[in-house]
Amino acid sequence: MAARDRSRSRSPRRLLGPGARPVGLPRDLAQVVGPTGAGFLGPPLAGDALRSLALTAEQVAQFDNDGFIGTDVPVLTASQLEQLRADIDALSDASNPHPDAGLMHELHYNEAKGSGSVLFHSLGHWRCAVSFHDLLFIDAVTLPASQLLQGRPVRFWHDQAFAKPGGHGAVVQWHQDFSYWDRTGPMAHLTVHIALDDQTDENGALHWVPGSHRWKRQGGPLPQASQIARDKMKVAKSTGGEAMEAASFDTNMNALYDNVLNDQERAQWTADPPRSLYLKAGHAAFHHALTVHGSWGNRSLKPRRALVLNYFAHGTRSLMNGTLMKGLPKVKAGEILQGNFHPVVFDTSRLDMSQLPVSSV
Ligand SMILES: O=C(O)CCC(=O)C(=O)O
Repeated sequence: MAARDRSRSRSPRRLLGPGARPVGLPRDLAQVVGPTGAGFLGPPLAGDALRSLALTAEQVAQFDNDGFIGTDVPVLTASQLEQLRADIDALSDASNPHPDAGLMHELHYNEAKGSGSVLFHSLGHWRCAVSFHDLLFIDAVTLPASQLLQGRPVRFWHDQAFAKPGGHGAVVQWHQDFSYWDRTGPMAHLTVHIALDDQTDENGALHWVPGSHRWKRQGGPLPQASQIARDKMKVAKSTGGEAMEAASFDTNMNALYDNVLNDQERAQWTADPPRSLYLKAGHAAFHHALTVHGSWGNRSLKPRRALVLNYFAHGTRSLMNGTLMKGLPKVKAGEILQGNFHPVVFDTSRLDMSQLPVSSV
């Protein structure tokens, strides 16, 4: 396929620094439904320009077969990449907490405590910086997302930021995203992983297990490996067994393989082992909500940073009463997830989706 620029704007103007808001924008950017218009994105595309961002039939077939695909061209311009890197560096600086950190759903300066390594991980930063907010709406991401969600309108679920510092960046253990999301349904969820640094074996490139999007338990996701490990630890403690640090489980790369997979799944893993796309900075990968993925530690001398967008098809509901994440309004079981916290990021009336290839998994 011919290389083409998948992003809306080549040179957005420089935005304000972390914590500052362009005049006229609210402190909580979740109140802004749609792009802020503050310069991170160019004007929305239409017609052939928009259609040129669509995945090809080959790419969709590869997604259906493997459970993941990467973009062949960047989804970010050089200046968007630069802005996002500056904003994630500010966000992950524990010595200078972000002034709006209270708006986030989760903020872990080190999710790998006790392991001797560091993993920065946050959710909800889209509420705090124009770049993180407007990233949700990048056409080069959201049109393919709609194709991979059977051509349906796409809503935002939540965001994530990961930063592994050079030299001591921690692993992200093998997992299926939907193991953490089964309080919502029916499953029509998708993850977009956007690399902010070139990913290599040395710095902990993201890997996926081909075909693992077919691995289910009772029609749902695999259990969370870390939860199983925590339960095992409780039993070990209560029976006087060896006590272990909780974090040692969360940084145990192989917990899913060792504690959750069955013989058939392990045989498939061995026959077709985890693969990386070795994403270049500014490129994105899309994976199915059940595709097992994970990454080893960062042994390089430079940081390895990534932003993740989690979406679902319009019509996805809450399966519980209460708050799905800290800082979200209460919902009732059965209620469709919508409103300003789950904005439409791709409206299918923008294009004739019946002319585009769409996923069937
Ligand atoms: O950055 C990583 O290694 C983890 C990313 C991840 O879990 C995801 O993209 O869903």
